[in-house]
Amino acid sequence: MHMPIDYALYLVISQDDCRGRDVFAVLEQAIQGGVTLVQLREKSMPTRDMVALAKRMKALLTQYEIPLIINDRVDVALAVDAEGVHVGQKDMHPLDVRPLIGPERILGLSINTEEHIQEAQALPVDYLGIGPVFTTQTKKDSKPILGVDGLSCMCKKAHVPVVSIGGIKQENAEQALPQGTEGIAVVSAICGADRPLDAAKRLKNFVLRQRARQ
Ligand code: TZP
Ligand code: MG
Repeated sequence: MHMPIDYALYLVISQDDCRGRDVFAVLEQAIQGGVTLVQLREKSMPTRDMVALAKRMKALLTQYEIPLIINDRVDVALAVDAEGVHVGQKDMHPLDVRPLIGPERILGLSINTEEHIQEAQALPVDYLGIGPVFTTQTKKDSKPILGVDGLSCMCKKAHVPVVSIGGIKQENAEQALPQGTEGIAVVSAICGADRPLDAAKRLKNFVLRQRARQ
């Protein structure tokens, strides 16, 4: 069985999103600030470098019992024994990923439409990432913005835990946590923050306060 998963504050990280700072310097701060789950999302790094990075990340996160999820790259996830994989609608299909990663590893899927969410009901996934909720500069090919209403509507139909993603910042984090969401996933709100530790801490507090109200 994999380590327990808490979707409260899901950091999606890449070297390029850290504003020239070392990815581990940012990650260390994010951990101190309370992130509960980390996804490594490297779109253009040579495979060997990505495996080395992921291996080091896994060693660090294991010390804090924070699961590591690898974006898209099933091979990298297996090579470093990551806790899971996250795929988008154009990546390897969840039905093809599941036999490769086995029954225990976490499998996440990005969802952007009502149709996706219907399809997901029959898929062997552990959580859904729904977004983009707000405008984002981070994902250039980002799909139409769902808004808070779109997000709320979709999470009512989810059969597994939901995290919201896309343009989530201090100012709108509360809105990104409607009934039915387990947490928020962010890139720039932490990786691009002047003080990633403080940013993570504040975002985490939003989620914890929201949970206390529900
Ligand atoms: N998937 C949907 S939006 C997005 C991803 C990976 C980017 C989120 O980045 P940010 O900086 O938190 O808006
Ligand atoms: Mg992808």
